[in-house]
Amino acid sequence: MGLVMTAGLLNAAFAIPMRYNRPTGPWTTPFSASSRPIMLAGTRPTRWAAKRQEYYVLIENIDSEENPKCYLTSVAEDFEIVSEVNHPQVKSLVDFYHEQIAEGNLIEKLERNISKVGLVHIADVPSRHEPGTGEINYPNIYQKLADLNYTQYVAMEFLPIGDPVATLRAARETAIRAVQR
Ligand SMILES: [Mn+2]
Repeated sequence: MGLVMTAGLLNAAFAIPMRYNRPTGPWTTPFSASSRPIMLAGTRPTRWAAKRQEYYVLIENIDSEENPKCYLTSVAEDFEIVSEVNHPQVKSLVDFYHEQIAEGNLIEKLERNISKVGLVHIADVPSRHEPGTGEINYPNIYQKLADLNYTQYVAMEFLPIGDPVATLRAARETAIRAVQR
């Protein structure tokens, strides 16, 4: 069964099918030139399904250190693709953890592209643990999302150091406090 149909049956809010690997071999340089048309073509059936079933198809950035084979390692390019697809239910999934490793400059990219963001993934760098354990200033990011009137979900996608439930609860409360200050 296809991902889109499965998501529909589960009444899911999102489907995230866009993890294309780079083609391999000496003929693939620069890889962006050959991979992007494949990714654009791949959105066609999912665009149709998203329209019918009213959920978002999301394109997520990964970083090349964690997954050297992954094609899309830049949020800037993620936004370009979403602009090119130009469908209200095809959006970017901005993974701050991967982008901090790949290219950084997280807040400015949000300011310029907030309308294209369908979901955000939260974890700190290094080691993908909960916010506050590393170098990303998540209170400032939460505040920026609120200032930009972001109304989609904020998804905690980290590896908790301590008790998972207590850590998740604390991360949620930190986010709420940040947008209330
Ligand atoms: Mn992610």
